[in-house]
Amino acid sequence: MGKFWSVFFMLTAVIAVAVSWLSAGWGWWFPGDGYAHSTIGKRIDALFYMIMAIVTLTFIVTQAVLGYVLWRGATIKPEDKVLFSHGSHGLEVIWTIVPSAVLLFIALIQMDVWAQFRIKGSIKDQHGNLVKPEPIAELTARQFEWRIRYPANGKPLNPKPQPDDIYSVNELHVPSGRPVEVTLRTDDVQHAFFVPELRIKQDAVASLKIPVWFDALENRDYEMLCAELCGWGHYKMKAKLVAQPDIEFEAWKERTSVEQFEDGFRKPADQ
Ligand SMILES: [Cu+2]
Repeated sequence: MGKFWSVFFMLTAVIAVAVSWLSAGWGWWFPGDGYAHSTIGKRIDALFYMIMAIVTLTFIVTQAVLGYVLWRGATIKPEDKVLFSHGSHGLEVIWTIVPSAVLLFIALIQMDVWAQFRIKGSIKDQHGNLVKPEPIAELTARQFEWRIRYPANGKPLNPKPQPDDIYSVNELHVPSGRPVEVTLRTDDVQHAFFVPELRIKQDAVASLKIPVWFDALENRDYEMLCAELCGWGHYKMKAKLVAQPDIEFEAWKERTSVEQFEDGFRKPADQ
């Protein structure tokens, strides 16, 4: 019976590794089609895969040792001597130093990604050049929608609302292919701006204006969600991020501005 259990536990580990390995190929690990659509997202994914490799290796080694111990226990003969390792100074030193070294390595290697995510002076574009993201909109979360304020075409984003500002609800338009910045705020409770395919997530905290930057590398629509359970209508904060070429972004702003300031009296010839 002991042999059965040692093989059983070994098989469980082998199946776990095999399924994890295969499911990565099926695109189950990450939201969307399995890969990030932003520069920072690609770095985050690479970190994830690196940490996953370390964890997998650790898992395989510890499971193999466990399997060996189980097998030895199942096949031990009454005359065999038992080996006690409790209180072994050497083992204690090894399993303290090895995990510490691994954690220190991860802490150091992730610093650059963290800096790009949090420190404005460290933002790089997809070609690795340091860049300054362009502030394009103010994104205000409220129960239960996203309100977005853009400056008029050709004007910079003013921290205070301007008469010619352009507004949209639940649809954040951004130019694609270069880092842009949105100012995140909330009108009421805590919300969280989350675009899974870009790997961007940031809490919106009352009284704070938090800059968030990212680049959307493809021209397409992305899911934009609230990742904070913010009240009964939390589910309604499922919105859309539209990444489009500069020229289409500007054209969309122009169209929205015309619609927004339509007073109902203009004749078609005036437009
Ligand atoms: Cu919310």
